[in-house]
Amino acid sequence: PDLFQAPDYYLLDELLSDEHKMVRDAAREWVKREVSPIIEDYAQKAEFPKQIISGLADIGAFGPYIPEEYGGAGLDQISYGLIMQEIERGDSGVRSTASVQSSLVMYPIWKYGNEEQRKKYLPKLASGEFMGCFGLTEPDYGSNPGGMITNFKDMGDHYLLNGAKMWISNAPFADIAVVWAKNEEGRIHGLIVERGMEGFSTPETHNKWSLRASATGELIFDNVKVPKENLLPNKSGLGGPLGCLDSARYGIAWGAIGAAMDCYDTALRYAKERVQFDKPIAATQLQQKKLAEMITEITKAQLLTWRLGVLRNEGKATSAQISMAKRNNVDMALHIAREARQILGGMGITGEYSIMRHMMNLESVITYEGTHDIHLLITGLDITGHAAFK
Ligand code: TGC
Ligand code: FAD
Repeated sequence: PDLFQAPDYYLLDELLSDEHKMVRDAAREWVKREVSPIIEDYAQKAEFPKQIISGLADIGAFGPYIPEEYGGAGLDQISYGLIMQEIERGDSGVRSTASVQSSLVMYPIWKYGNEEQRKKYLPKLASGEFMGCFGLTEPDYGSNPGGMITNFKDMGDHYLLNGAKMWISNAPFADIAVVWAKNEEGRIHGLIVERGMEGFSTPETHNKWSLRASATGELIFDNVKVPKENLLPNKSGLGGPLGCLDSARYGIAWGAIGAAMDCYDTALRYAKERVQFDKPIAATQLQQKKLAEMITEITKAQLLTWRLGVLRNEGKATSAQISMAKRNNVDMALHIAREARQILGGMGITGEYSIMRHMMNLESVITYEGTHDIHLLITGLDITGHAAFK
């Protein structure tokens, strides 16, 4: 009874294995116990709650699908999605930290790194001993990362890295950064930059009204000497970072369902209890319309995302399919958050309830990992063959 309610209108649980349900329930229980009671306070203070890092590692949130030999949880894509869903019921900022660590730091080291790099970094990232961040976006290149200016030169025994990244989740406290930069021929490569390297700094970005419990910052490289063994050798080109984004965007599609579920649960409970004009507001047609549309949209998103997970398990999911799910689900969650907030009337704007926090968080989620517009244009390209964003 203490757990979140689990809207499951189409009996989706019947499509899940015992392992999926076990992994999800463990994550759900942990979020309810360790995240929900403290998260509002940390969001108000604009601080990331570092004490939850080891708990995130324990529920398998750092590298859910990375093989166990590298410290990962060795789970499938549905379990990965369910973990993200449960974390984002608590807070999108906490899910961001897990997404970045798993799909934007561990994934490229696993897929594009060599064996020494995997052994050196992955187990420590999986346990949370090392935290990582991912530097792709620059001040002048957000939706169009291929135009990046950050670059490195081959100095014989090391690389010399210069440039700046902006809007980087986890940057202020990260031990390592996976940084995308161009070589002298203009080809994009991934480099592992470690805190403490001379000329590398990570100033924090303040004054956010969104993702306040997630730390965001810049990455500044001023003639940073990066050892040659820190270059990820097995991939170059924009496809490197975009491949990581596929994995993170898939997790966000699940995560957004979690935020939507929490808003729906809260609004439904409130509507049944809140009496105006001598009857619960849940007995009015206008509030029923909102609630009925919410559960319909959550159910559609669950089915879309479950199917995407099956396709990913089979290695068949395309990037465009992932874009469709990320775009649909985040928009769905944001819309539900706005409607749910209205159901709570004035109470909806306070920190007594999670809805306003979810709503503000989702304004970042609908922008990062490819904006709502860019994902629509990816679908447009996929179905017409014309890249309208160029
Ligand atoms: P384009 O010419 O289409 O492609 C360049 C190369 O990349 C390959 N490719 C992909 N590979 C893997 N996965 C994908 N999803 C891929 N999409 C494209 C493509 O085949 C090509 O390969 P090659 O070998 O021929 O070079 O590239 P474009 O410059 O036209 O851009 C396409 C576009 C607009 C879709 C892309 O730039 C894009 O997705 N832009 C959005 C940028 C974005 O999402 N940034 C996210 C930054 S990270 C972040 O927000 C983290 S938030 C973390 C959190 O807190 O959770
Ligand atoms: P722009 O690209 O300047 O877009 C501005 C507007 O123009 C948008 O509405 C966009 O949809 C629209 N637009 C752009 N191009 C077109 C076009 N061709 N056609 C039509 N409309 C267009 N990045 C990282 O690398 N790592 C991180 O960890 C990270 N974390 C983030 C955390 C937060 C809290 C936020 C807010 C962002 C984060 N980002 C991160 C950056 C994020 O990915 C970018 O903000 C995003 O890709 C958009 O880039 P931009 O902000 O420069 O907007």
